[in-house]
Amino acid sequence: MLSLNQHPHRRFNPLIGEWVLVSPHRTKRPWQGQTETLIAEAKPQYDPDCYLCPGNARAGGARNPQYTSTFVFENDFAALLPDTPHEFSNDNNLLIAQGEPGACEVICFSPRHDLTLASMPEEQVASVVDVWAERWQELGDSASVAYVQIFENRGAMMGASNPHPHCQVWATAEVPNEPAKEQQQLHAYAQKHNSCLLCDYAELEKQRAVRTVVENDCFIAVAPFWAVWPFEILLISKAHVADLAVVSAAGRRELASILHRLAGLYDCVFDALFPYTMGFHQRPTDGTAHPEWHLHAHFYPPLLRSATVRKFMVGYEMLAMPQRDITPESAAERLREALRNCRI
Ligand code: H2U
Ligand code: ZN
Repeated sequence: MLSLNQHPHRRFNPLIGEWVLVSPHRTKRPWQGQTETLIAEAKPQYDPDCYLCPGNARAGGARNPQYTSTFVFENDFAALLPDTPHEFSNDNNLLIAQGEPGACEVICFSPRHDLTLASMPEEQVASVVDVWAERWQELGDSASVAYVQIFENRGAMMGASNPHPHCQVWATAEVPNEPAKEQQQLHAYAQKHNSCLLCDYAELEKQRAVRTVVENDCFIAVAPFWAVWPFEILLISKAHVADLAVVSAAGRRELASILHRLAGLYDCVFDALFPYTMGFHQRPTDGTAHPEWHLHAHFYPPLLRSATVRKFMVGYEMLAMPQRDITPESAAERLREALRNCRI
């Protein structure tokens, strides 16, 4: 009989409709490759050389105000520009392209250079949640914006250009690949089951109590059954809401609280400032109602084999499919253990 703890198997990710290969027997193989040493470096509260600290000049020449809470600005090196023609180009049905108008913003979480979502007081994380909701709404309200992606790259390993606590917001005229796959899957599930995929999944994980890491009244964080990254977390709203803007004030406080705990938990498990890419998936802002959409966030840490062993997705994963050795069940157990042992 198939044992998901022992036998190599595939797991289906219903949220994007793709499979991941899981090899739970394989964690014991030797490793002589690159290892990462994660060191939490002491940082000053203010860094005169930081592009994001209050009062400092940015790389693009503008100067930051003496902000005291959050601070939003248009990315000086924006990947997307608003006055781009939203036009198709098609050469023989093979060389197909489309102009992608859009906008990019940067949100500083705090004037303090040395803080993170884990070390900021919870009320300040709540202010960040409010700004996320506000920016999502305002950018999404534009008729030319079909989707708004909020994401945080934390740690140099993840490509974050600066340790100052910040995130980015990209607004596009088209729905990008990942949310488009989710959109399709959420819609198909709703049609087939007359129910919501993530409502049902959150409820199922609550019953199973194996992969749940932490929960509160409004949100549940799980190591998803179909995780590709070890210690990957899926944070799901318990209420069937489609975006941050409709989350109640109480819900936003709960979100701030669980984000604060999750970020702290990662740092605690790995005893250092743990790198990750985190982001929210919210309904497309393409002018149509999306009753099937369900607000959630993904945390993707880049360490593939253990806390300190980094491995890129190469070989089989590049050519065939993602493959995982550490199971979400064992990752969740380790995260829960850290939650009990760390003061978060
Ligand atoms: P990341 O750390 O995730 O790369 O985000 C930082 C963003 O800040 C990055 O997109 C922008 C970069 O273009 N930036 C400015 O807009 N102005 C600056 O002076 C420095 C960085
Ligand atoms: Zn700074």
